[in-house]
Amino acid sequence: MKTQKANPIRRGQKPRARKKDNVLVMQAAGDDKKIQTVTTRLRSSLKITDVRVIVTCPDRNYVLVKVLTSEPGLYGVGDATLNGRELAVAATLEKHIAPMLIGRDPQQVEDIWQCLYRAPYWRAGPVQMTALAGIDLALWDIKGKLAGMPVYQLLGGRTRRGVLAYTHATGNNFDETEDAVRRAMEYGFKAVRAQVAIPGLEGTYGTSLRKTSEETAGRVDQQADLPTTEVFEPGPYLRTIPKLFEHLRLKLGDEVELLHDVHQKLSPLEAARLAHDLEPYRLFFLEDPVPPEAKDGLRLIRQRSATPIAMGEIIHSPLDFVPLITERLIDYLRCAVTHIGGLTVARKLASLAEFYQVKTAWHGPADVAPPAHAASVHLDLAIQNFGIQELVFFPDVAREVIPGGPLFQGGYMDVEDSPGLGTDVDEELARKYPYRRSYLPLARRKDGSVHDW
Ligand code: CS2
Ligand code: MG
Repeated sequence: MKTQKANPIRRGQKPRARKKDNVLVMQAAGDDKKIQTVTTRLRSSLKITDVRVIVTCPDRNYVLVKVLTSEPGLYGVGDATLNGRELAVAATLEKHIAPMLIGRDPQQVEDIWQCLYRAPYWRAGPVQMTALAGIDLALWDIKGKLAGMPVYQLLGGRTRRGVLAYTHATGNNFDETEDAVRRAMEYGFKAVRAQVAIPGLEGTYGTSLRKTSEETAGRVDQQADLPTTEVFEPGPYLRTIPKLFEHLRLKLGDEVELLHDVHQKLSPLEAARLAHDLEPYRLFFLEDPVPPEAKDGLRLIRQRSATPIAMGEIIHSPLDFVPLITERLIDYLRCAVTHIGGLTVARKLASLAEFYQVKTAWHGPADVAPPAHAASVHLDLAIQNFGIQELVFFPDVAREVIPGGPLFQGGYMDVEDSPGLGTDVDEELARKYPYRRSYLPLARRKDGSVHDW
C-alpha cells in the first residue's frame, strides 16, 4: 500500500503550491512573514461571489456545485447528485440557496450549514439535504485549499493507513456470483458484496446481467425515459439468499468478508428470519434489511440474530439516526455523506456513533460523483470508528469531466495529499454531456401491487 506523509506542510516550511492549487497568492508572497500577512488579509476579506450548479451526464447524471470566492482562482467543488431527482436539487441550489450565499464568508462552514438547514423552516428531506451537502463539501474544499491541507487533516488528521473498501459482485446464478467475487479478490478486494438473480423473478436488485438491474439504473444509455419495472417476491428471495452464502463460504473459505444488500425490501419479520438464516455465514453486514418506515422493526432483527446490520442510505434526516445509534439497533451507519447534509453533519453522527460502538459505512454508489466519494474517504481516514467504504470505479468519460477522487490499492482506499477534497469539475467538458432524463426502477409483486425496489 502507498504510504503518505502525515502532514504536507511542516512548521517553518513554505506552503507548496502546485499550479492548480488555490494558494498561489501565498507562494507569490515570498518569505514566511509576508505569507502570514497575505493569508490573514485574505482570510478576513474572503467572500462568496458565485455559486455555479453544473448538471452533466458523462455516462450518468451528476450535479456538481462550484462555489467561487473573491480570491481569484480560489473555489470549492461539491457533489449534490440525487439519482432520478437531479433537477429538483439543481433548482433548490440555484433558486433558493445561491442567493443566500453571495457575499458570505465561505470559511463559516458551521454557520452556513445551520442557516441553510434552519432558514427554509421546512426541515430535511432528500432534495434539501443533498443541496446542502453540495454547498458543505465545496466549503470544506475551500477551507482545505486555504489551509494548504487535505480535508482529513482539518478533521483531526489520519488515524489509519488506508480505508477498507468493498465492491459489488453479482451473477445470474451462484457460480457466476462466485466467479465475480473471485475476480474482485484477485483485484485486491478483501470485502465483497454478493447479490444473485432470484429464480422465477424477472430482474432482481443488484444483478447486473438484466436490463433493469441496479448497475444500469440511472445509466441513461441503457434505460427507457420512464421507470422500468422489476418483480419481487419475498418467498423465493428468502429461500435463495442463505443458499448463496452457503455456496460462497464453501467455495471461497472464511477469510474474504462478504456483504449483502436487501435494499429495503423486507418486512421486519422477514428480515429477522433472513438475518438468522445467514448467521452461520458470518456476513460483514446485512444492508438495509427493512425500509426506513419500518426501522422500529430492527429490534426484532436484533432479538433473532447476531448478523451485523447496516442501515441508512435512504434516511435523510440526521436526527432519524439518533435512536438507531443510541439503542444500538445498527452496527454500521450507512447514509451517504452527500445525501445527509455533508461532512459537517456526517462527522457529528460519526462522533455520536463512536460512543455506542457503531461504525461507519458511508454509501458510495456510482450515482454520486467523485467529490462525494472523496469526502467520505477524508472522513474515514480521520475518524476512530470507521468500518468499511463502498467503492465504485468511474468510467473514463466521468473521470475526465470530474477529475480526482480516492485511490485504490490492495483492498484499501486513500486520497492524494493535495489541499481540499482533491477533486474538480471541467465545466467546458461538462457542457458537452447535457442532462438526460432518467429514473430508478420500480418493483411490483407478482400480483401487480407496488413494492420497494
Ligand atoms: C445501493 C445503491 O450502493 C448501494 O448500496 O443500494 O446502488 C442504490 O441502489 C443507488 O444509490 C440508488 O440510486
Ligand atoms: Mg444499498
